[in-house]
Amino acid sequence: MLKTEIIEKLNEQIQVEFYSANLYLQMGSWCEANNFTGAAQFLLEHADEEMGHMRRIFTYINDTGSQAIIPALEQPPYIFESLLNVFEEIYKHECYVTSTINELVAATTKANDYSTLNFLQWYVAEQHEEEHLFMGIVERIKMVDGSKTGLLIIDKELAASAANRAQPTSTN
Ligand code: OFO
Repeated sequence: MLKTEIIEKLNEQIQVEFYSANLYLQMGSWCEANNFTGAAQFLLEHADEEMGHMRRIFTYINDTGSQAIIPALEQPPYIFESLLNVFEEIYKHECYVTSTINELVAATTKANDYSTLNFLQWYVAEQHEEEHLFMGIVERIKMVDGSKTGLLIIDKELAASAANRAQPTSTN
């Protein structure tokens, strides 16, 4: 059985992962509306991954005999200045998610909850991967400096990356 403060923190993380899924869905919608179909595909696929992150915690809480709580969610922003702005916001958001995972890890250490600490290692590694992924996309978009041809190439790359990540062999 988990300690109350750990259940509360895990439920807060459910809210963070759910919001991430909605944010990326919304950003995917903006990309679609602005003809970045590859970026849209990439973000919709990423929204599904975030739902997977949420479900892992949901299952973990319930497996320990506690109850996962589905939260009310804030509406994500839906107006963006550019594709660069979308990915800068994602990078910022992922850094925030990393900070919430780190807080959770610190809480489990303080509570001597080694099972949850072990469970969270997957998220620690995932956040490292995601920050690296989105920082790389931001850097590539900056490199093309607003060139339409450059943005189209990046959009194509994002479509290919989405197709790759959606492979059944993917661990995400
Ligand atoms: Fe993209 O973050 Fe979940 O964990």
